[in-house]
Amino acid sequence: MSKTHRPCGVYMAEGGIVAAALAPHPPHLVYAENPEQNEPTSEGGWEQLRWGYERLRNSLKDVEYDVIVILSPHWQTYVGTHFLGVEHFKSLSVDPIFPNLFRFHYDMNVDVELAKAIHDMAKEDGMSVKMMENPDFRVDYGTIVSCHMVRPQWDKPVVAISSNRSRHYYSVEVMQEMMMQLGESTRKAIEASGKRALVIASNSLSHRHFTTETAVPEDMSKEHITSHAMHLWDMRMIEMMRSGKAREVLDMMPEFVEQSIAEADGGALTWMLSALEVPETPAILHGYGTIIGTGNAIMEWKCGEGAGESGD
Ligand code: 2X7
Ligand code: FE2
Repeated sequence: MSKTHRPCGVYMAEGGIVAAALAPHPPHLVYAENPEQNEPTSEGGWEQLRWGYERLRNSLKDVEYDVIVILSPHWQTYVGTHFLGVEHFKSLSVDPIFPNLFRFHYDMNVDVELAKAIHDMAKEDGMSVKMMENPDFRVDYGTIVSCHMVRPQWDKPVVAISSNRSRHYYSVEVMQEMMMQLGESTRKAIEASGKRALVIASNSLSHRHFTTETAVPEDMSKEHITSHAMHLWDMRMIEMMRSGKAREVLDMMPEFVEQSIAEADGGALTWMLSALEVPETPAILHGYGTIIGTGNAIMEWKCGEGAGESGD
């Protein structure tokens, strides 16, 4: 690791953030994988991204972690940030837009102890927060898809955090201020817990998408980015992350969200970069690809030993 790189997070033997990932959640990826939990079956598709997830999983193979902590833009809350607060969820998740692709039977354990610790820390830090304790709550597909693609064994408990829609009530600037605080509270609580966490931002980059679907959804001859401008935005953001310029990513966020309708508007990316203390560590790009025209990058930040190693 170069001496000029400040590694992400503070890795402590007792616990802390051991790695982080940008892990997008289009349900097409699960559909294309044909896991037994999903009812529809496919002929594949979106291989560039699925091979990217494979590289991420390989890269995480030797990283030991106790828990996955994830923020998904598809669990939208309008009064504060919420945390799943029930030990176990088992149900059927159907994508509201793509029920033809995603009918997934999930069975997920939650680390309620850590969820409550992050909740309490954020509250102490002045944030509006709530534990979600309804046992019949349906877990959002963003959380499910990212968790499945990162860890298909489903053998790690999850801390799932909602996306407070502060960008819609206020502005990207207010969203960022709140997510910077939530990231800090998340990091402090993880470190105090003594647990080792993999932190995941579940979102696409540019998010302009086609409004019609082809007869065969996995027909890759029809898949491409919606416009050249979207491509340029995605490449610009990826290059900044690959060169350890997380601060610039945050500075660029209002323009990026505005112009590319980026799914980072939900706060996941800002929250994760803040949890990593705005890393100067270059992120590893495992894959990039489009899904119904949206831009998706799979990226990893290694913490502690191995931080700054290139996977390219
Ligand atoms: O949630 C999504 C997404 N973010 C991007 C593309 C396609 C579907 O779902
Ligand atoms: Fe999405």
